[in-house]
Amino acid sequence: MSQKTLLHTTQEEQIALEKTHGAHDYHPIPVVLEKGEGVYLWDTDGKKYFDFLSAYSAVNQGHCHPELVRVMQEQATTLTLTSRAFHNNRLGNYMAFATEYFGFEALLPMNTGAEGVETAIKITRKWGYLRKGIPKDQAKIVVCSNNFHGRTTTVISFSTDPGSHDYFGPHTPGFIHIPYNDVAALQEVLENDPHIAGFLVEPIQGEAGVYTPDENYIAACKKVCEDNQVLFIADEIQTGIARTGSLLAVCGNCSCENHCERQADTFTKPDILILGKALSGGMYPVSAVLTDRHIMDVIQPGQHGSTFGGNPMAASLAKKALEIVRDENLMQNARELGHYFRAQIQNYINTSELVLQVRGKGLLNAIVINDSETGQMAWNICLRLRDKGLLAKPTHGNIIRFAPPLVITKKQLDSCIGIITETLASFEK
Ligand code: IF1
Repeated sequence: MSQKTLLHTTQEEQIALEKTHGAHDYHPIPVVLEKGEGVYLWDTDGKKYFDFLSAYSAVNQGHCHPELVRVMQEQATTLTLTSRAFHNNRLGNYMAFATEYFGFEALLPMNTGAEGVETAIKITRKWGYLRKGIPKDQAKIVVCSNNFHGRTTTVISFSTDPGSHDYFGPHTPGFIHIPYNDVAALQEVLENDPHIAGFLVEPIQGEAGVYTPDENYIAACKKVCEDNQVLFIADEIQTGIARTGSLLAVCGNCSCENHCERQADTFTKPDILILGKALSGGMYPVSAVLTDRHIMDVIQPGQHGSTFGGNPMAASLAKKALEIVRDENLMQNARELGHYFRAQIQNYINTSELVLQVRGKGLLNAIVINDSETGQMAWNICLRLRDKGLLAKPTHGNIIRFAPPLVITKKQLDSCIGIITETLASFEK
């Protein structure tokens, strides 16, 4: 098929090309998108949609934010990649800004979220050997059941999801599972095993179905880690960057009104913070691991890195993406509109047989459909949402995640709530 012909194919023909020539590692909602702006997406037939997934919280700042486009265009015609064999004039400025903004002493730049998690695992293990005195190759890291931290071989080694874990062995050893939202289970393990170097946790379990833990869970886990000389590692790749109504989900209920420099008493400072996704506003793969110097310095020259990590394009975009979050008060917007969204959906649930629950924090929310985990209902609801101009996708089985860009206005959100409740009502018995 000539390139010219390709441009005028139907959505079905575009989908068929992927099916014929691509790996079948996804089952997308059948829609072919070609344009994005703010909270909106357009398909190849010109139909307009509200984006209620935000590329899994990578587009918090809105699609193609003009400031990010400008930065990308300027950097693209100036310098995109040098490798870390040399310095570049963007990385240091970004590192200084981000470490101050999040309240840490050092940043290690990577690309994908999974690379950030792998980096945190390497730092934690080496810290365990050099600083805690764990015998060589015996360091362990505690993780939670139903975790999602990425798709690399080590990371899926500790996944409890059969689809992510099975048939990819032999698996990386050195991980212990405990139930999520169970501080006592963490304390039990840490007090009885001196070889534990770290505890890796999502402050809200996104992929599992937007499970928000008890109010004091994160702070209590950090305390147990401190008491047992274990590093508390927060994976904020999905929950960070204002998504949950604070700059970080580990900020607790701090509303960031006065830019607290992470000094608020509600801020549970992780020993290691992992960021990704919206760190670049969805323009480019950018992730980062932030720690204080006494932890970061277990990594010496030649012991970690990546070809693209810390490149001038990534650094420029990440600094601007964070400035947008600050200057456009995205955490306040996410907090206020998140409360409003859950209240409006709860009003619907109060008279619904179909929807069991709405849960979440900020603009990371989900509804639970009264259907089996393997049921088709959530999928069919998302197909009808698509027909009515709103794009969302079920996470596990009967749970639909709702996560619009954080730039959404109340007026736009009201339109989306109307589409969602009308669609749900059309499925009520
Ligand atoms: C897919 C899920 C979400 C993440 C957390 C690390 C990573 C992710 C908390 C890895 C990535 C993405 C991956 C993408 C779909 C999406 C996802 F459904 F897979 F689980 F958001 F919930 N930690 N999550 O959420 O970051 O390497 O992808 O940059 O793999 O289908 P990544």
